[in-house]
Amino acid sequence: PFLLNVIRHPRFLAGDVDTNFIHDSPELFQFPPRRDRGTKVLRYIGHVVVNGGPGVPPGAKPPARSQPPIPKAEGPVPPGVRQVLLERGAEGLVEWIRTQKRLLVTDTTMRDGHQSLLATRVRTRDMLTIAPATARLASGLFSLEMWGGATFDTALRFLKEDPWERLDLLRRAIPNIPFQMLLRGANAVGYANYPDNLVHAFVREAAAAGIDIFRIFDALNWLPNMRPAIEAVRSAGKVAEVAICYTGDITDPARTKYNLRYYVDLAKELEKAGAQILAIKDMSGLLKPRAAKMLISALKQEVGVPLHLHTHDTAGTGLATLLAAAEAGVDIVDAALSSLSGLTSQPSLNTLVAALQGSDRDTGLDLAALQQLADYWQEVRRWYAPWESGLLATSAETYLHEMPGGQVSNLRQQAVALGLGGRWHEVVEAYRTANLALGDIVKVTPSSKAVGDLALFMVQNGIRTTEELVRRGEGLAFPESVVQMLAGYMGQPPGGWPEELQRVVLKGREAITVRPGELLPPIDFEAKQRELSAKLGRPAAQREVLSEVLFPGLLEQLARHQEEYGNTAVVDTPTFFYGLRPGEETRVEIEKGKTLIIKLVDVRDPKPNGMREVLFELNGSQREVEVPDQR
Ligand code: 3PY
Ligand code: ZN
Repeated sequence: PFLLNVIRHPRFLAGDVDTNFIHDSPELFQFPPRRDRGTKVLRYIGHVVVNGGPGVPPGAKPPARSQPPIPKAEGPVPPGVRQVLLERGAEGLVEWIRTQKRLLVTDTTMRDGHQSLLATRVRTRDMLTIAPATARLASGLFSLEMWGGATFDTALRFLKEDPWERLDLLRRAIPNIPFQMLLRGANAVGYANYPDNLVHAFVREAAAAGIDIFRIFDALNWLPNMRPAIEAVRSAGKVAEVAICYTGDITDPARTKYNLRYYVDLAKELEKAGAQILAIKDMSGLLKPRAAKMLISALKQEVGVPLHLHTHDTAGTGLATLLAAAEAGVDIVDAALSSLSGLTSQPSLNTLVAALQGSDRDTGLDLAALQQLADYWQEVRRWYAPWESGLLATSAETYLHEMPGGQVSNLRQQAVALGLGGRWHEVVEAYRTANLALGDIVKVTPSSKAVGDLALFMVQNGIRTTEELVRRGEGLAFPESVVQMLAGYMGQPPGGWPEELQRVVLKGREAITVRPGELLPPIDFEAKQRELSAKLGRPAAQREVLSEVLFPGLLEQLARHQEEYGNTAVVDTPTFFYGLRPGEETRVEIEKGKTLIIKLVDVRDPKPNGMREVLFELNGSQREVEVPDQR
């Protein structure tokens, strides 16, 4: 269509074309609407009916096609904390936080909540449906964590949608609550260290697209890895919330590596490095209530910036920890709407609000309004049943293995895939031993992945102790993630890497001790832009280039998916994942006011060429599509 536009353009026909022609003629990029959108939707549903939905485990049972209750959202959006930020800037917001007596609350439902409970599978559509109500019923929230972490990767890879578009759409629907993202420092939203210019470009784009608060962490608590991100956020005029990742147990005098002094010293360094808010990121739910009291009290004494506590309920102490922290003077805490809270997720926001009502840390949030939001998510959660972890209860085993919330079910699945499903407790033991063999490190994406890989490797090779690991490791090839980590490409842990293990793993390869970002050549964005534009057959936007650099190939896959099936974000979630059963019907609004009523009639047996006919009724007329049977 682009070339057609060019050769039909009056300037082109008049021969009046110079090098600015394309640049000065935005109309060249306006393409006629494709008339076959209905067919594309049918082809998508047909494909899911025949071959299964994206990333859906085979045999997953389709949930009931329920209608989640959508709370009324009428009238103007009330002003919220975002207005404070827009009017007074990042520093003004920080000042404002200091004047608040109430406990401020971040709702993590749209990021860590579903990342921890549902393998990050919640689709933009289901967030967007509740967004207008969220803006009105929860306007008193400090922020919404709704981006970053694994959401970026998962959106592209499994949900066939553009994470940037999620940000745009939610931003428009929720103008009053600050948006918060989780940024993995030099790893951005990926799993490896990236060049500094990528971190800067990513932050700039995310800031422009509507992220207000960036929670920056490093998987080894290594400040050098966080500096470029802190600088990028500060220079974009957004809020740099920098995290200390909490591991170990400060209430246990025997655990000396990560003691109270360690955290206080790190906090002071982060403050000096430009942190405007200090996050305590307890990704594994190890911060016991008494430890929270000790840590928050000490940090209140020793640092000047507001404190924001993030925990997980994996061990079951989540709410007690938040209440202890509130009493000790924490400024902001994370919680998730009740129906997506608990277990490996955050503690319940609703219960937190109720528990503090009438106290001097009363959140001021409306419990009945929050219940309506939770009711919506409760129904939506059923659609994502195949990604439930199966974990039925909290477990004090968390203190033994120290795995981050999201990793527990993930590693379990990895173990099952390797035929170690029945040996889970050995894997847990090995995880603990692997961590100690590595010198006792912070375990969070991506260091947690390396520890998990090493644990599985140990179980597979029958290795039970550090001594055995070093002795037998000489003759074994270690997992790539472990090699990379011990070669220094994730950064440096406090105290450095254990030298003996490092030698055995690296087998002669040199380890680096400098910041990996210093060694990585900068991304040539112009060249990447040209390459991607050529692949897409249209000019690629900067955000698309960023997606491509972070996750090579996924953006192209998305473009191909959209070419084949149109924008499948408009398809409701049960149909998107599970298709339809014969006789079942759904409505797909392909644009405002234009709705297709689609009913599955029948699926024919495969033909000799491997194609299957899928019969539909589309707005009452018979239609059929041919789908290759890929099973
Ligand atoms: C992530 O990096 O995605 C996390 O949630 C770490 O806790
Ligand atoms: Zn978390």
